[in-house]
Amino acid sequence: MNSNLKRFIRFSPEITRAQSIGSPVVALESTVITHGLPYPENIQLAQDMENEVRQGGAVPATIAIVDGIIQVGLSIDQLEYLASGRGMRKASPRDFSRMIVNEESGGTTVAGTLVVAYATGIRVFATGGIGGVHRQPRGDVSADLPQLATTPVIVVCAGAKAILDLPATVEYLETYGVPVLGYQTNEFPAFYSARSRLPTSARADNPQEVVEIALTHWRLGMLSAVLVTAPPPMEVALPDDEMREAVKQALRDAKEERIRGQQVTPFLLKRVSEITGNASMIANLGLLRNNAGIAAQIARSFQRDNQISAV
Ligand code: PSU
Ligand code: MN
Repeated sequence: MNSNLKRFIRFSPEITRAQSIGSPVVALESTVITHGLPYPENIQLAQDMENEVRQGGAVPATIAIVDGIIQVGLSIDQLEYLASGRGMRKASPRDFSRMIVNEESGGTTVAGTLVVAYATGIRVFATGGIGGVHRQPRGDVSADLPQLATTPVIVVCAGAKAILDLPATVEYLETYGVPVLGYQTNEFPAFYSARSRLPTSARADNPQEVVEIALTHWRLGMLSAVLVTAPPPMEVALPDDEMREAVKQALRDAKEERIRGQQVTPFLLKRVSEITGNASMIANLGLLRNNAGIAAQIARSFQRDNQISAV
């Protein structure tokens, strides 16, 4: 890791040990804790995701910024602070410097987590849904997309959030050369539901296939992430039409209330959850856990292959 960055990062004892003995590690984001879910569902979810990773045979590294220090692996006290504390920031790459200088705390987005994961040698990352091109306000594009285009990490997600312009998001990924692997599916999942009618760029049916494609992508000199899109588990997925109506209503409300900037995504997720009577939140929790489990298997497979030849 470059020594400039080292000054700003602190590892939990568990991650230090995991990395020194070469255990597989899975990065987890934390905006879902600070901005994606209410308390106490958020802390419960954070622990559930960590448990899924452990049960899958890997070590979870939840990443966040605590009092101006980038933390890789969080103690239970730090998790509790992020989940229940006030004034938590949403940390995308542009926010890191001011948060470090001002000693602020907050959850790292997919974009922010990607930066830290790659810099610290973690090559597998699980999240719920990536950010993307918004339907409104026009021109609102998540920092997740350019970061995915430039950071060689395997990102396991359930597609992009259905509140987004999914066709435009998939086009962006194509333009910037990000492989989108449908995990046991040919269709790009729509976060709350399995179907978007949009194609993925390839399909992978098991962890080994994901790792083989990712390693080949990087051996060819490509620098982007490899996105693995797993449909939400059937038991928690929402019916298409219910979800579509809820998203439409939430978008109308956001327009009326002139929601802008970093507030757009948290506002829409919260409104959809209110409109669906929590069904969307249950879907969100189910798919986050599912993705953590898949990422753990991929990390184990990656660790095995990567010992033979590093990229
Ligand atoms: N997925 C969720 N809840 C969330 C997010 C994703 O289920 O809160 C977060 C992720 O951290 C993602 C961010 O990176 O929302 C995107 O925000 P924006 O659109 O402002 O870039
Ligand atoms: Mn935005």
